Amino acid sequence: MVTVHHLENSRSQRILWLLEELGLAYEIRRYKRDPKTSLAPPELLKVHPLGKSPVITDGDLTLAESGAIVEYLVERYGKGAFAPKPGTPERIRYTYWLHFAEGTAMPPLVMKLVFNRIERAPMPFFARPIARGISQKVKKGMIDPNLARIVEHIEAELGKGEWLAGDAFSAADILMSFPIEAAAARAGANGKPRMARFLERIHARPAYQRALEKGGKLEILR
Ligand SMILES: N[C@@H](CCC(=O)N[C@@H](CS)C(=O)NCC(=O)O)C(=O)O
Repeated sequence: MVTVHHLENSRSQRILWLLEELGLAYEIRRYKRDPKTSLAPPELLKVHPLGKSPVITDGDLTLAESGAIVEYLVERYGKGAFAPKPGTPERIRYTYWLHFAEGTAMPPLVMKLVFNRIERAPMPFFARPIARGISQKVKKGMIDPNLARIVEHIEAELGKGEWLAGDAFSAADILMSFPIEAAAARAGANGKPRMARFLERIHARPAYQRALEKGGKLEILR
C-alpha cells in the first residue's frame, strides 16, 4: 500500500488529492511543522535524506519530489487517466506544467516567503530598517518582476483550454494547484480571473475536499 509522509499544511496535500482522484487506498503518516521556524521535524530525515515532504513509500520504493511522485502514481495506478496520451500536443503541455510547477514557479514564491519573513523577524530595533531595506530591494528588483511574469503567463495559458494541459483535467492541474494558491497569497494572483476560477473549480472537486478532510487544512504561508 502507498504511504504518504505528509507534513501538515504543505505541498504534500497534492499527493493526498491525487490519491483521492485515483481512488486508491493509502496510509498517511503525519508530521507537524516546528511552530517557530515552520520547518519539518527531524523524524522526516529517517524517511528521506533531505527530510522534506512529500515522500511516499510503496513496497520497497521510497520516492521524494512532488513531480516524480505524481508521475509515478499516474503511471503505476492511473490506468490511462489524469495524463494525456503520449505523442499528443496535450501531453507536451502536461510535461511542461509538471516541470514548471517546482522548477520555475515555486523558487521565486519561496523566496518571497523568506523575504517576507525576514521583514517580520524579531531583531534589534536598529537592524530593522536595514533588514527591511535589503529585503524590499531584492523583492522589488528581482522577485516581484519575476513573479509578475509567471502570474501573467499562467493566466494567459489558462485561457487556452478548460484545464492547463487541454480540455481534460490532469495531474498537471494538481501539481500546479500549489503554486497557483501560493501566487494568490503572495503575488497578487487573486486578482486574476482565470486563476481565481481555477482555484474555485479545484476546491469544488470532491476528491480535493476528501484530501483536505484527511490531510488537514491548507493555509498558504505568507
Ligand atoms: N521540490 C520539492 C520541495 C519539497 C519541500 O520543500 N517541501 C516543503 C513542504 S511545502 C518542506 O518539506 N518544508 C519543510 C522544511 O524544509 O523543513 C517537492 O516538490 O517535493
